[in-house]
Amino acid sequence: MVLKIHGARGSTCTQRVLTALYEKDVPYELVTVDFKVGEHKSEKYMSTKQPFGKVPVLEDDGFILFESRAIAKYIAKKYAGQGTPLLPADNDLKAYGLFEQVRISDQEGEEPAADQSMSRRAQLRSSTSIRQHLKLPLRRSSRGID
Ligand SMILES: N[C@@H](CCC(=O)N[C@@H](CS)C(=O)NCC(=O)O)C(=O)O
Repeated sequence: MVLKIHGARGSTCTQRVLTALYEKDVPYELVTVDFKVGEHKSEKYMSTKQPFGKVPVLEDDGFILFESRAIAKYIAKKYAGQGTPLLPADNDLKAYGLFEQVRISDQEGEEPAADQSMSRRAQLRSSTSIRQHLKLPLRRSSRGID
């Protein structure tokens, strides 16, 4: 059964999860949660998907998981054998330390620093292809479209 992501295209937390799915070549269905009508705050949504009324939520064959970073890690582990490696190898202590450094900087709101050190170290796909996948406008930089 295809993974479902309950989320919204404009939500950066949803984009984090969709980016992980893209990097791991995992097919998925995006189930749009309608913020305009307050669907994320409905009793049904909060009792069955996300108790705090937020997106995204992963639904994997009946298993429900929220918190975008937890979902991204779940995807990275479940699909470890395909796509871009997103987690450090268990026996690589330095890679583990650097991974935690970026993860915690991101969590503490140091996103620009975290982004910079991620792009230096990770072999992620180009930001253009990720932005196209997320249906985001392409950015112009001094190097051209980025
Ligand atoms: N820590 C959560 C944050 C989730 C979150 O704040 N989601 C936003 C969209 S990016 C949301 O649902 N906002 C609606 C609201 O707070 O009412 C995660 O990473 O999943």
